[in-house]
Amino acid sequence: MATTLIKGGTVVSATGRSEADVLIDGETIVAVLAPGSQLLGTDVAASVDTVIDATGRYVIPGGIDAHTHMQLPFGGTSASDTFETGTRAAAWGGTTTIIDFAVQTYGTKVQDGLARWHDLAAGNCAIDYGFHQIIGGIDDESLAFMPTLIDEGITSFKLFMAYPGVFYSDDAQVLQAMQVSRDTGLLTMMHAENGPAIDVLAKQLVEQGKSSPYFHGIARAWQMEEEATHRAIMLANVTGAPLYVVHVSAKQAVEQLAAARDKGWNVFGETCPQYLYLSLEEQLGASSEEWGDFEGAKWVCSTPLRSRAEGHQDHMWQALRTNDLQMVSTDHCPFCMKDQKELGLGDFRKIPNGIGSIEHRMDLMYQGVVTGRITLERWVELTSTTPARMFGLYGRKGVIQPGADGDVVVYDPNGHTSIGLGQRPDGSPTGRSHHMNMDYSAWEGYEIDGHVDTVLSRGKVIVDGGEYLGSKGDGRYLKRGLSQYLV
Ligand code: DUC
Ligand code: ZN
Ligand code: ZN
Ligand code: ZN
Repeated sequence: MATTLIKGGTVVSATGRSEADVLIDGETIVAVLAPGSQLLGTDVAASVDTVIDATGRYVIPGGIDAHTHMQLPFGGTSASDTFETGTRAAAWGGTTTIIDFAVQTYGTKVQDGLARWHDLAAGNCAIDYGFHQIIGGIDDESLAFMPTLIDEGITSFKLFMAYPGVFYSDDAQVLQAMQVSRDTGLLTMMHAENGPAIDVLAKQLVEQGKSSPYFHGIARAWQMEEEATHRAIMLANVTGAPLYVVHVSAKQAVEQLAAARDKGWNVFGETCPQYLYLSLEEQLGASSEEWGDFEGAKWVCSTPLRSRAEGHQDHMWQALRTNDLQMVSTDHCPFCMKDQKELGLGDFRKIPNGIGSIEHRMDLMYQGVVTGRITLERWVELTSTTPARMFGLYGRKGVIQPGADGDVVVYDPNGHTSIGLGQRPDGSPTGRSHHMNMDYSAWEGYEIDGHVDTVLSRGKVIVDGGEYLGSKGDGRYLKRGLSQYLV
């Protein structure tokens, strides 16, 4: 088995940082050593196959993006990244594990949706992957099947209080699924927005001629998120189920989570880079020669972008510091403008919902370190260690320690990353790069004071110095254990 020493860097964990060398044997980290150590009388650097010089750089556990949607069927089309293109883009950005959502839609069987997701992913991923299960049709059959998910290594399921007719569960269905969650330890993940009310508001807006992308965010007002978050928390509490609220964007929803956590309830939440950086005002102001005000479709996602004037973005950063929110995932759900987002020209309800960010999460969150929003250790905790603990991967993933998989990122704090597409619409180069299968970037023009230099996945160097060295099929399916956040 090949041996690798990552030498001279600063190893950063969720709890601290130290100068150390990381020794990997084959796929596994075998030692974290004092700089320049000898091991059993031998100079380690002289006896390994490969030495990676990490001088002046941070050495961190590979990123874990616990919320992605490769090929998600939505609004008559499917998310544009396949498992191949999406995991490759993840690797470029320092993410070495994803947890994607296997999908059961209304009227189909859970096990068929899961089997389909295994087919889509197997042999195609550049990095390791696990699944959550979307339950889009709660009935006696799916309720009976849910406990068996644990044997498949799927220890969390997602319900939707939004999207009637597609993924939606009503309160009676949510309650019954949460009873299974309580009984089994499966973690309930919730898309908390009041879908039926949103659909009425959205219809009324379109009928009034308010059909441009901006009105997506008006229909999906923060009250819709706060109310559903509160309802989800209460249903979880009455059943005794653990609850994890996905893609939190409204400060009032965070206040609901914080209040429940203050009572000691098993309630958790994630936010996403788009809710930390982007705003409804910028979406309203967006316009281009090519798309006019339909340009705003680039940022249509659910939950929607929130008003900066109302202070939601600052509140999300604050909640990450106070641990009212525990993690940052992307909700990576990319669609191209051409043929996909443009399905909603003239009616925002038909714009496929989603933003692609899988490649940029580590960089965008590192920018929070640069600007003094979070510490270096919190960066690692939010993007890798907590996702591993929350979703039953810790030990193998989320930490640099003997026995862990050799998933390691060498991050250069003095490097620079220009985010965006490689070329302008007229074909002229911008000097930017982007590997997601999208014809635009929601992050066009973002400049990051940091750079992913080298990425190892189970000991194999898959990105190095601007070169991609991985291949599809390198990534393996991860059977996950129960969440380590449950008491
Ligand atoms: N939100 C999105 O933006 N896309 C996919 C599904 C979701 O809940
Ligand atoms: Zn969702
Ligand atoms: Zn999602
Ligand atoms: Zn660099």
